Amino acid sequence: TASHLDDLRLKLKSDSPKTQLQALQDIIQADEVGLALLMEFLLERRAAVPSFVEGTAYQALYAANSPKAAEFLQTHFPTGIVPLRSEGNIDYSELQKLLAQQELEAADRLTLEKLCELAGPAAAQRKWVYFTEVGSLPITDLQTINSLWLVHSEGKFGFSVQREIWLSVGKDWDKLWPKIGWKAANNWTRYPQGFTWNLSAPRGHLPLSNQLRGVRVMAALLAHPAWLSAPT
Ligand code: UYC
Repeated sequence: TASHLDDLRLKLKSDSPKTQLQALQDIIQADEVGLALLMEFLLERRAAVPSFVEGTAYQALYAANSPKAAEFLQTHFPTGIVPLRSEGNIDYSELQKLLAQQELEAADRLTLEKLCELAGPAAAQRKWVYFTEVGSLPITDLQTINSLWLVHSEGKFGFSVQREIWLSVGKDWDKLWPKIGWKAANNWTRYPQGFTWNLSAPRGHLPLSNQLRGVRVMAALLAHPAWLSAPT
């Protein structure tokens, strides 16, 4: 009904992400009218720095089996809602797509590949980043990758989330691992089947950093200046 729609519209404009997400869940249950409301919401918010509320709305439209929604996204948000800025001339559109589809295992793999690409030809060939290469990764690109994860995970995943948890445990790795589900009962979580590839995972679970060669790459990543000015 019209008043129900007005109510949802008001809740979408709330200052509380929790209220907004609840309204989104209700709208997503709805039909074409719900989709129209999501489109209206995204257009209104397009100037702002995207948050996971817009990300969730975008994903609902992306997943809706609706030609109208598909055309809307193609017209207004052809590369998603996070600006795919890169200083390294790297294309993040495939990563955007995988995250929008919540294909988190593939997105995680691609994230590692993109970090290698960003670190240069030597890293791309070796297929892992050496810790001394991390400091010179451009802030812009790390923030793009991080925003994509944040916005498409209801704010649960991303390097800045991992950093925040890492700081909250006094940079104690042994305390970090169980908190983000990388270790349980002192056993490493097995790659890939032991990890949780959806939003039911603990905060900071993704993206993964393989610890096979030690903690220095992740330490350098979480200490990167990119997170000093990143949204969380
Ligand atoms: N793996 O256990 N990991 C791989 C993780 C470890 C191992 C890839 C994360 C512990 C081997 C990713 C954890 C360990 C391979 C991750 C984890 C181990 C591999 C694919 C919890 C043994 C095969 C990308 C900390 C005790 C590849 C890549 C190889 C792969 C992630 C073993 C993303 C977060 C210490 C044998 N593991 N990894 O980097 O190099 O290859 O042989 O962390």
